[in-house]
Amino acid sequence: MRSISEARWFAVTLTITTLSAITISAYIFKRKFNALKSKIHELDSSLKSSSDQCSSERRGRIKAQQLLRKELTRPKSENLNLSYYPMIPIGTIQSCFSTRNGTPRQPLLVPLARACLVFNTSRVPPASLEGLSEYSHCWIIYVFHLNTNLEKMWKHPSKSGIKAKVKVPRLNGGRVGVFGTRSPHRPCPIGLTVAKVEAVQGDMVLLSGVDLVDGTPVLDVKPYIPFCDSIQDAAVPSWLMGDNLLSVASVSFSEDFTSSLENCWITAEKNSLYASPDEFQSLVKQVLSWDIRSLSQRNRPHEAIPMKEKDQLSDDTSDVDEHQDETAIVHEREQNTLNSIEVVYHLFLEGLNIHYRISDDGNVIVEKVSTSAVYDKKTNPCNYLTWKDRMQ
Ligand SMILES: *[C@@H]1O[C@H](CO)[C@@H](O)[C@H](O)[C@H]1NC(C)=O
Ligand SMILES: CC(=O)N[C@H]1CO[C@H](CO)[C@@H](O)[C@@H]1O
Repeated sequence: MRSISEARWFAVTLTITTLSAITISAYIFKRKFNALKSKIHELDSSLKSSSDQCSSERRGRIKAQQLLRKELTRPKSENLNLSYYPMIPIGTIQSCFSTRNGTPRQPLLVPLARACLVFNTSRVPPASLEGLSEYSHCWIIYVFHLNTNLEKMWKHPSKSGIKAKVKVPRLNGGRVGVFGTRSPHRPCPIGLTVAKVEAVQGDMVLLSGVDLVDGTPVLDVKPYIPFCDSIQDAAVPSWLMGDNLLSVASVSFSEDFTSSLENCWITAEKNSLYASPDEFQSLVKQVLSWDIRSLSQRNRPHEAIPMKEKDQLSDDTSDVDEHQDETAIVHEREQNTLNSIEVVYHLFLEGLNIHYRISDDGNVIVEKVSTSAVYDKKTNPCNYLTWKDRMQ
């Protein structure tokens, strides 16, 4: 009996042990399974998120490609969205030429024609001028600021009345397309000239040989580089060959001239770019050795327009000079004792009013100088004393 009960007990124990083992393994298995499951879940969501990222990247890529395609197929003008380029001058010219009339038609014709280019230091730091003095000449890009249609040009470009053709003095009134000339009356009233660099000091550059009127706003200055800026066998139209058409036969001074200049010099000296009355007189001679009269003045010298009317003339005249224009007519009619009419012309240099006559055969007689209230000027930022030790 006993052995039976022992055997049963053994069997029970065995069963319990087996069950426990099963339970334990089941437990271990479940834990492993859970860990695996969470790992799978983790991998799963990581996979999902990276595939989400991929597709959003893809969407982004497609969008960018679409934008690029759109940009490339769009018309250029719309692309840039710039229909005008507002440029502010970097400086202003203080020149010996007080009015357009008398301002040479081309650069370097009047070697003594001096000007001081005063830079606007709030836009251009003086260090920008470093190196410029190592060149003998520079290009100057400027605005034809005295064109009376300027405002109209900006505000109503279609009504500004720019003419396709202009009369050129050397063709005696013949017309040439505006881009075949250097007329100031052009769709964009920008001028280009070259000048001799005499000296650079601080925010100022002393120039000579200029054909710029006092107050000219300057947009840019670039060095003149002979090996690429000078073209040996460049062609020009025949009407531009030989300048003698516009030079005069002689320039002489009356006795009154010297004494009247001495008188004026007392006040003129402090603002002058010239060392002495003699040097100023040399300037007058150089300027008047070219016929600075306008086309109609030369052709009809006796139909003089009184001086007081000059401001009423407008730029709209079609008789536009190559480099200046009819508004510059400054002369008057004088009845002399022989009862013949002679014309006295006026040239304004550094605010001084120079009276001269010109005979039919091209001899200029400079009569006198007077101060002019019209051009009585502010104090100039530079005068001869500024440059004295820099000029020989
Ligand atoms: C200098 O430039 C500033 C703008 O940068 C302008 O306000 C100022 O009027 C200019 N000065 C002269 C003398 O042109
Ligand atoms: C985005 C932008 O600069 N738009 C300008 C494009 O140019 C016109 C004038 O031509 C302006 O009015 C817009 O503001």
